[in-house]
Amino acid sequence: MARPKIALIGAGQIGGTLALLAAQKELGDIVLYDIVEGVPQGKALDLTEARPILQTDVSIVGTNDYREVAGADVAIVTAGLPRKPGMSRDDLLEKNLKIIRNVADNLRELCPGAFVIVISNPLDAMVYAMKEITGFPKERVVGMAGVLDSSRFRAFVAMKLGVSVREVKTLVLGGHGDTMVPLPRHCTVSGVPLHQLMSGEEIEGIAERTRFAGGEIVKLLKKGSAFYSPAASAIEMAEAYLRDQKRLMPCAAYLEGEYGFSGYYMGVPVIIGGRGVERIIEIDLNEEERDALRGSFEHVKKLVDSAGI
Ligand code: TXD
Repeated sequence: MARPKIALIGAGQIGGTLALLAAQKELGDIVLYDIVEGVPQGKALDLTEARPILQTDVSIVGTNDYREVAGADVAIVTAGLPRKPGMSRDDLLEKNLKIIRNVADNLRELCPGAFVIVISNPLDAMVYAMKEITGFPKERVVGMAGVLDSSRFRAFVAMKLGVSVREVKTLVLGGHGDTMVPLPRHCTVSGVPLHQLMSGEEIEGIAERTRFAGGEIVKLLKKGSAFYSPAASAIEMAEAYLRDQKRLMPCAAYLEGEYGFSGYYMGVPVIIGGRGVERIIEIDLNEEERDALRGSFEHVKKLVDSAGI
């Protein structure tokens, strides 16, 4: 049976890391596409030469010709500009929307059956645009944000408690920005509720660091933004689809009444399996959590409405 075909639209910091991780997991044959001459080709050749050590026979091709992504089963989109220090993700809206329009037009024509994972920022607006412009069903267009934000929260908890990251589970919902909604009440360490292991003040400190973790890395790097953790997060989502794993993950999904919201994308718990976003899971939220989620939704709605997509 032929291997799945994975198109990586954007071969920059995250795109190159996506290719490495997908090759290591042998998720499928990889096509790296970018508009910059030579970059996708160089990264693909470099990775191809690593295959004997990575012990993988997947093919890895770099191209500036969209036709080479035709028929992809999965498309992971990082095309766009990253933030610079002092910028918000929303500041990227105008420039990245133009880029996403171009990507969506090509994916509609060349990869009509693909499961599309959008990473480009501002994420909640870019994934909305992807669905609207491709016309793909909502199950096959999803945004990567909550898996990353949750991983950051989990990492900070594990560091604070000195426990394995494997033991920490949680969910971060809402938009991918300062209004994101960490849910400490739903965080457990080997099933033990977090509030039994940490003070309220310590928990709030971790929630706050999670909200601004992206900016913390942008400030340190000075040029570019996080790319290892975003790539690892998107690959977890792609693997759940390609291997029909029925994973419950926080992802930007199209809402049609869930949590009382409709007509926009926002981070909610979903099941990802072989049919894409198979279900949205509605969990119990207390009043404070509900208010925070509504605040996040209002921010996403305002951003998307301002873009005139
Ligand atoms: O959690 C999340 N969703 C975020 C997303 C986490 C981190 C980064 N986030 C965003 O992903 C970031 O704000 C950017 O909007 C994207 C990609 O970040 P990356 O760090 O990979 O940016 P790079 O290294 O600049 O790579 C972007 C590539 C670059 O090589 C450009 O030449 C290419 O995109 N590009 C295009 N490719 C295809 N088609 C078009 N039109 C195009 N325009 C630029």
